[in-house]
Amino acid sequence: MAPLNVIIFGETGAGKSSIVNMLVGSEVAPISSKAVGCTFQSTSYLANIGGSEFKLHDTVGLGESEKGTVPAKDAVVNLYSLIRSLDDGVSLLIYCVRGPRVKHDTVKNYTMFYEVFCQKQVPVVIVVTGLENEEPTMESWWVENEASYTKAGMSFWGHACITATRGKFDVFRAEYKESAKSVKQLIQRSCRSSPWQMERTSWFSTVVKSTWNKFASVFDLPLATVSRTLTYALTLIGIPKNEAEIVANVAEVACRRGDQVRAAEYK
Ligand SMILES: Nc1nc2c(ncn2[C@@H]2O[C@H](COP(=O)(O)OP(=O)(O)OP(=O)(O)O)[C@@H](O)[C@H]2O)c(=O)[nH]1
Ligand SMILES: [Mg+2]
Repeated sequence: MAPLNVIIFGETGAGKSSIVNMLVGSEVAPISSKAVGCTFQSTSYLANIGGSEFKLHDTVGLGESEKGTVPAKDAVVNLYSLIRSLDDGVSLLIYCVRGPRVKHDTVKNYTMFYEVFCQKQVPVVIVVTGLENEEPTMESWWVENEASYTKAGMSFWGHACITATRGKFDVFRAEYKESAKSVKQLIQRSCRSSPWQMERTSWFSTVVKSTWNKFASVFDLPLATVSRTLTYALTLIGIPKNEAEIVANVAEVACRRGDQVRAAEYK
């Protein structure tokens, strides 16, 4: 059986690559200590968890931290290309956030990955890092903070409260070991065994049509630009330009019509 694809997303510095290393069991993913550039690239790593093979996709999220920004346009193209390129489908989304402080500026990442691109068809779980000093247990963080995520419109199929670092001189060794165990269990519990696959022919127009208001607001781009960007994304992955343009135009026209209908309803 092909390895199940797991996509890890979240803002810069949240601990995505550290989680990959924790799951693989060695330092395969470079850990960043400084700002990322303007590229949106994902790298994949194989991990064996409980005897099953998983392919972990370490992504760079929409840049929303003070450290660096990834242009929305690049983020759209790259995420689209990633999901589209996964011939075996997607089984799980892991949303990685850095605790202990709650930040909701990453709600855009959640919306883009879970709602817009995966059409809520792939389970999404949250892994909160940075909890090595949490008292009485790392898990108690979730009890106190779950409600604030629900309030911000983010819900999850499961969670893990962890530290993704061993700390200086291995001080968090025990917490790290416990963390690895809980993330592995979370993955095993939550993964779709029959992966979700992007419906290649209709996905583009379905997504743009059904969610274009959200789409435009997530990307801070006008519809025409979103449509042009996705046309470009389609050509990048080998769809002939004229075909890509037709798909994009059809979707855009449908969106505009849908918008007029909605506007009329509100009158
Ligand atoms: N204290 C603490 N530090 C952590 C934890 N997880 C990661 N770090 C540190 O935070 C920094 C960023 O971690 P990364 O794993 O590179 O974060 P990332 O999400 O991959 O960042 P980008 O690749 O830039 O998107 C590194 O210096 C890590 O050692 C954690 O649980 N606790
Ligand atoms: Mg990283």
